[in-house]
Amino acid sequence: ELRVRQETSGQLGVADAGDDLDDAPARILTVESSEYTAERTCKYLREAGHTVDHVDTGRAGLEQGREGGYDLIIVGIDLKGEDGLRLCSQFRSQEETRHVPLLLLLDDMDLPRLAKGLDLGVTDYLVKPLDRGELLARARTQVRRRRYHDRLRARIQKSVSMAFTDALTGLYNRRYLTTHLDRKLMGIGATGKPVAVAILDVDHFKQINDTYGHNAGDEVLQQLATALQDNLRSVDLVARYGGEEFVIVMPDTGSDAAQCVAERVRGRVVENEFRVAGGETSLPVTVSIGVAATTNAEEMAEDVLDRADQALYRAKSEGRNRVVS
Ligand code: GH3
Ligand code: MG
Ligand code: MG
Ligand code: MG
Repeated sequence: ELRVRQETSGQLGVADAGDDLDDAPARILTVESSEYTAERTCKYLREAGHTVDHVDTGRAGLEQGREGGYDLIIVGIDLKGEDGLRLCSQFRSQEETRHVPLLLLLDDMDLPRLAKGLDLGVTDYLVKPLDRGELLARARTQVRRRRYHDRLRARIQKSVSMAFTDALTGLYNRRYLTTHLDRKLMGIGATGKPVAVAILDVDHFKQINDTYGHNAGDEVLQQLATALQDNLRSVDLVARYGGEEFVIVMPDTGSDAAQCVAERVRGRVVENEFRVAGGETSLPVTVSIGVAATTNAEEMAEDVLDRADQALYRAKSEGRNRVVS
C-alpha cells in the first residue's frame, strides 16, 4: 500500500510544478444578461479565488475584452436580444481575445446552436441550471489548458530565438544572417533595388587577447556589437559572423552608399572607448571592412559574402583600419 502511495505522489510531483502555476487565481470575464445567473457565476468564481469582471451586454463585453489579460471568458448565449454566438465570433477575431478560452452558457441543450458555437471557436460549454462544481471544474480546465499552451509557446519561441542568436553579443548569428541575406537577395527580383553587405574584422585582435586576456577580448566584442547596433539604421541587420568578424546587411543600398556607411562605422569604432577590466583600462580598437553590393537576384548570400571577404582581405593587406569595396 505504501508503495502505491509513493508512486502516486511521485507522479503528482512531476505535474505539480506546472499545476501550481496553472491553478493560480484566474482573471475571468463574464458576459451574461440574466442577473440571476450572473450573480451566481460571479459568486462561485470569486469564492474559488478568481478575479471576475462582469458585464451584461455583448457590446460591453467586447469593449472589456479589449483590455486584455483574461484567462477565460464566459458568454451567455442570449444577451438581451443580442446573439452570444456572434459575440464569440467577435472575440475570436479581436487580437486581445483571440486565444482566450470561451465557455458558452446555454439555456438548454440546443445542439444546432452548440455545434455552431464550437465551429466559431467556443472551447467548452455549460447548460443551465448552473452547477457550482461543474462551473469551477470546466473553468479550471480551460484556464489550465490556456496556461499550458502559453508556456509551451514561450518555450518554443525561446528555443527558436536562441538558435538564431549569438550568445556572447546577443546579435544574430551566422545561420540567421545567411537566411536573412538570401531572402533579401531574392527580393531584388521583385524590387530591383540593390543589397549591400559589409564584413568587418577587428584588427590585431589576437594581440588584444594576448595583452589584456581573453575576458577583455570578449568585452571588446560585446562593446563593438553595441557600437555597431547604435550606429546603423533600423533596416540594417548586424550579425556576428565568426570570432571577431561581423557582417552588416544593408537593404536598398548601392555600392557607394554602403561604402559611406562602412566608413562612418569605421570612424565610430576608432572614436569609441572600449573599456575592459571593470572600466580600469581603455584600449584602442580598429576594424577593417570589406564591402560588396549587388543588384543581381541570382546571387546567393555566399557569393556576395565571398566578394566582401576578398575586399576585406585587401583592406588588411593595404594596412588595416580602412574600408575597401
Ligand atoms: P588581423 O588584423 O589580421 O585580423 O589579426 P587578428 O589577430 O585579428 O586575426 P587572427 O585571425 O589571427 O586572430 C583572431 C583571434 O580572435 C584569434 C582568436 O583567438 C580570437 N577570437 C575568436 N573568437 C573569440 C572570442 O569569442 N573571444 C575572444 N576573446 N577571442 C576570440
Ligand atoms: Mg578574423
Ligand atoms: Mg584574421
Ligand atoms: Mg582580426
